[in-house]
Amino acid sequence: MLTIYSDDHRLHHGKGELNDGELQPCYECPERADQVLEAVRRAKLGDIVLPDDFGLGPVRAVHDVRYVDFLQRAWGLWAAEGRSSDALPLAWPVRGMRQLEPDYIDGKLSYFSFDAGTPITAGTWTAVTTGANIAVTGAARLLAGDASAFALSRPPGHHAARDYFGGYCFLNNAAIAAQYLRDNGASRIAILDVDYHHGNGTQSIFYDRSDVLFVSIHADPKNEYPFFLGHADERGAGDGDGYNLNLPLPWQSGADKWFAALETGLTRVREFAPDYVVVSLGVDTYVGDPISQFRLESDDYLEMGSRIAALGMPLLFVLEGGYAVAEVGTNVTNVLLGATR
Ligand code: 6XA
Ligand code: ZN
Repeated sequence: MLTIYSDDHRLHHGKGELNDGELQPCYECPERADQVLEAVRRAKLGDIVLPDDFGLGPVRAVHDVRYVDFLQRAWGLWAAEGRSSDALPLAWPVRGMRQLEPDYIDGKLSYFSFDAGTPITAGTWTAVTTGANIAVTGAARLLAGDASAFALSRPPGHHAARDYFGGYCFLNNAAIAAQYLRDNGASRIAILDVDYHHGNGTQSIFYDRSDVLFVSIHADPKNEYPFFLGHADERGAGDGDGYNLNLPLPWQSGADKWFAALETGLTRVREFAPDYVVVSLGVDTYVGDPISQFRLESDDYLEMGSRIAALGMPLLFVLEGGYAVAEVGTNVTNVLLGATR
């Protein structure tokens, strides 16, 4: 399996996120990708190549033009106020407030976000646009006939919606890849999101469409981030009715419950018969993950990969979460090895 990777991810390195009532070091850090890259090399998964540059076309096919413009300018506007710390939002337009984009950068940060855990730094724009190119390069390889590819990028993407960032995510790499496949000849795409957290951004982007099926296995949002999307009764709207499948699980779920949910999800994917499957590959379902409450073991990821590959469909794996830095490489690579055996 080909891996697409660039060192540009290092340019996004936040100092802190608001967690447990304190500004704490970011869990989403460059060492995560370093560990995954090293594990891919160790496992001899296949060639590792740089992404091609697709420009902003594929990004704008998914994200709002004003949001993309904001992301590009945000650090410059923040730094122009004499700040050198990370840019973080502090207030949100909740029920009853006006949804108007403010002029001042502090207001813009809030308008285009949904949490205070996702800092923008000097290199964030370069890192996230390279991340999108990595995902699109993987999609292009599937279109060229590869059976599978691995987009090794960070920061992750599945919480980013059409016009807001959050959950460590800015551009929705999996959604951008899926849309690129659609725009280049594919009729139907399934996105299978196995990250511990619900992919609220991906769901919202495709919620009213029947050409992109979204299936997600995640911790129940009644107790877990992102809290405000990811319930089982969210099944899609309009043309998309029936094309969104959420499989929330309780805290402390282990392999039994998780793989039962996977079978339900895979059955729906088979029935949909997509041309391509994009896997939002987060391994924060791991028992040792510092911010999560599921109980998968490293060997379970081999099984995950082989069950997904049993679909017999072209697979694009896109890296999402996973914060047990010492094990993240093994766990991700186990999925990919399981998918190629
Ligand atoms: C809130 C938790 C962010 C979760 C990020 C993640 N600080 N999403 O791993 O998949
Ligand atoms: Zn996650």
